Amino acid sequence: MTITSGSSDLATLAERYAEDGFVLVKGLLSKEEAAFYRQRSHDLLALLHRADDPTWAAAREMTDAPTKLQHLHDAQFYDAAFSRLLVDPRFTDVAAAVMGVENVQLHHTKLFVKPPENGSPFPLHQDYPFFPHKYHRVGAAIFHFDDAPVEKGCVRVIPGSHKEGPREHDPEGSYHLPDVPFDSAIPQPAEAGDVLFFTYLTVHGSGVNVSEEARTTWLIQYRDPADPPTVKTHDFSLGQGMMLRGVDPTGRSGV
Ligand SMILES: O=C(O)CCC(=O)C(=O)O
Repeated sequence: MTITSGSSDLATLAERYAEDGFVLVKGLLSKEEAAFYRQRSHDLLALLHRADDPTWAAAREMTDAPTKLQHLHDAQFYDAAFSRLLVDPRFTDVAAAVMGVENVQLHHTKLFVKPPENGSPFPLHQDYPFFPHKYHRVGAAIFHFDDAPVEKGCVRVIPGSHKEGPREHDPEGSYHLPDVPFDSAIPQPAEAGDVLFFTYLTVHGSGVNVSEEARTTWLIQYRDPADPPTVKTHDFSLGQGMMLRGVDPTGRSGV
């Protein structure tokens, strides 16, 4: 479901998210802001000389040619511009509305640059097995800092897949879903400034960037602070538990 930000209210966004498991909010950032963050993202990766490649092993099986991915966890710890985005009400109000809560807490963030011509794909998966929570009030927002048409390897989702709940995953594997055909996921082409919100139960992935331009995104994973993790995992992210909106009524009991 695609929604143009100015013309929609939060209740409509929440309804669509509940039905489809995702919602693409158009123009949450202006084109100028997106261009600013695109530049900051590329500058940060160059400054920090990050050479490790997080391409999944299963992604290597999706294409014959070798692919590459650049990434940075916790960009807000390296550049204050990203900290500002974390608490921007244009983002946090939607995150709260789609989860149906008042309070929004940071889980982690990931900056991704899919380089031109061979930017790595992501196999279909749920985010759930990486950091399971009791009530499943956990979601992601992917900020697009440049256009992400299909040929740039935009994100794909299976609408309504969240309703089936957690799926069987191979705990020894990379948590992808080899039995779900990649083509069953619907591409969500986006423009610079658009933000894709989805639940951590929504089956999603993305294709190879075969275009001549990089695809630049920032993924913020957030949760309801009253939803405790069921497994102590993925707690290495810097700043996990920071409040992005409202208060933590639990006194951090779930951390
Ligand atoms: O950015 C993408 O193409 C997908 C990222 C993703 O699915 C993830 O990090 O879980």
